Amino acid sequence: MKNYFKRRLLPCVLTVVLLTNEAKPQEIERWDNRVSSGHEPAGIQWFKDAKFGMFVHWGLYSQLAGTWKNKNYYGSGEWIMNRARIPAAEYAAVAQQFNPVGFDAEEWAKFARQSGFRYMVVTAKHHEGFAMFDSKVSDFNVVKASPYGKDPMKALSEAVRKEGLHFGFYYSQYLDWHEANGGGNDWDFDESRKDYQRYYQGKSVPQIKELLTHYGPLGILWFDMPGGLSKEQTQAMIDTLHALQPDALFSSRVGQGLGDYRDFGDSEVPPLPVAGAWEAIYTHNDSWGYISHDMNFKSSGEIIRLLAGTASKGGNLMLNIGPDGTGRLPAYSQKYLLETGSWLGRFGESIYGTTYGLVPAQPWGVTTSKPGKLYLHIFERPSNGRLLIPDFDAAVSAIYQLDTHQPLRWKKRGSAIEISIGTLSDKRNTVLVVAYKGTPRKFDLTTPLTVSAGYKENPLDAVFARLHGSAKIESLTFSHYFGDWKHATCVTGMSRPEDSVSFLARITDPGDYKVLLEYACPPENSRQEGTLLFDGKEYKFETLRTSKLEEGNPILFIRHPVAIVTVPKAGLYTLRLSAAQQGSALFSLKSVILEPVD
Ligand code: H79
Repeated sequence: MKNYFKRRLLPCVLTVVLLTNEAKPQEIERWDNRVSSGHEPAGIQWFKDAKFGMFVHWGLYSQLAGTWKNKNYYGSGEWIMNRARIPAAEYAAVAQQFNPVGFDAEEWAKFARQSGFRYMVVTAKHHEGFAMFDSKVSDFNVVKASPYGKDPMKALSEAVRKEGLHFGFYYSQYLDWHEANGGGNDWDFDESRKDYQRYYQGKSVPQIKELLTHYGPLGILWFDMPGGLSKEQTQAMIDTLHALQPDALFSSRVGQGLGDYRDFGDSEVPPLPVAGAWEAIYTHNDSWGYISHDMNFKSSGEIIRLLAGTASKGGNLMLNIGPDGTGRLPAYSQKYLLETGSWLGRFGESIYGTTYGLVPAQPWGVTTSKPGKLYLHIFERPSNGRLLIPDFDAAVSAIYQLDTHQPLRWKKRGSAIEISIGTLSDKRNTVLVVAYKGTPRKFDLTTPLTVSAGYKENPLDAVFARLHGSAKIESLTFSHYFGDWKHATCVTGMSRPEDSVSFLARITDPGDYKVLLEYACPPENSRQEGTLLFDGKEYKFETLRTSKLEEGNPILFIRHPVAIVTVPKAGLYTLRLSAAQQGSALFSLKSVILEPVD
């Protein structure tokens, strides 16, 4: 726990080595934490099929709305007590203003169903320590300490299940800034005198037992930020709690590698497919808890593409909404989620019940699949109306647009399939269905990347790079505000000419292409010479500086145009990058982008 804090706070950039050698198809298996261990719970199927969950952060921080003593805070609003170092007694008084008279459980539940969510997880207690439910364990709860005086979780759990969704609770099991023995509050309480076992036995576990006893069958118990327990102690806690509801799924943030399914980091989708049950969690704007001055909401198009992108890797998306202190959902959350729900009404077959796509991400979009069906999620319509599926060798019986059932003309082009497409019904994401017989080749990292003049940009993403020498792939974690984590998969470690990276591309149209390198490069690494090798010609460039990673600044990924290259004829091409001389790391390369010159 302590280490986790230090790692995150001090360097503020956490790097995790993902793949160290040339990526092979088998590498995908390495991403899988569950299937290989073979203990996926029997009741997991509903979760794997659900694909879209609604996360709700609601507590006293929602009432503060990101402002304390006339100062506005940005980023994770539910951390305001910690950030403003608010004394526990002073913070507890906020409960006296918490009166969510606008809360309507039926309205939330109906909204969730209409938005296409298949489950809901709501904060029963976040790090602030306030129970949003009726608790006999601690009086610091919504019924006893607020003028509202009712249990909103009772009404919500019933309403959500009535709408046919699974219902679950988030419970922060270790951090509790209200309690002398809870984790995290070092501004009121002496860390060295804390007795975490007392906290677990006296509040955390008894309150979770209340949640598992009084709110009907829970689909999920969502733990967060583990600490203070060994693996054996964590397992013992799980056993005690599971005994009350064996079918409830426990999230992996129960800690110590345990739990029934896997959650990635906040706002993180793995760059490649992952087998087994997992969930990516994002929030609708830049904060989990309501902040009145945070208006950076994702549009329905962004949500739909995030959802399809997550499903294309085989996981669920649980998207958070932060209701305000009166119990109302932000207007833009209502608007954009209902729009997402209506898209799911037309295209939901390509999301619910699917598994990861058989074809890697393409310049036109991503794929999901079901037995005998490959779904093409078209984010970018090729301007020439020709859409290519590379390396698809099953016997195709028909290709049609999912919402209209309009059949499309297609032909085989070697190992690829080329579809002729006219106008598409939804420019955010129109889904095409490829119906086939036989067993197509599985997702394969060796498939050449498609580059076509039909797209404004053709990204060659780091995760598909072939690595040479000391070049490696890392996931860089950074944030803009406070706790609004972002993740980028990059090639790093290129400090000598022999540490190179190459991409194999199938370029379908001859002509000129502009090459842009998208990278982060802190000042000490800038002004180094690099070499781009394409079709037997060498091009030189010098790296430009971006922000300093150590300061926790945003990593400014710049798009640096370095050359124009000419493609004489359609075919396979290799693009290679390396440092021209030995030096410090050239940059953290996110992608190489090929833009057809118009
Ligand atoms: O509930 C949301 C977050 O409040 C919670 N998880 C999501 C779902 C969460 N709690 N802690 N963390 C996420 C990670 C904490 C990272 C920390 Fe920091 C690094 C804590 C202190 C340093 C981030 C950066 C928070 C404060 C600064």
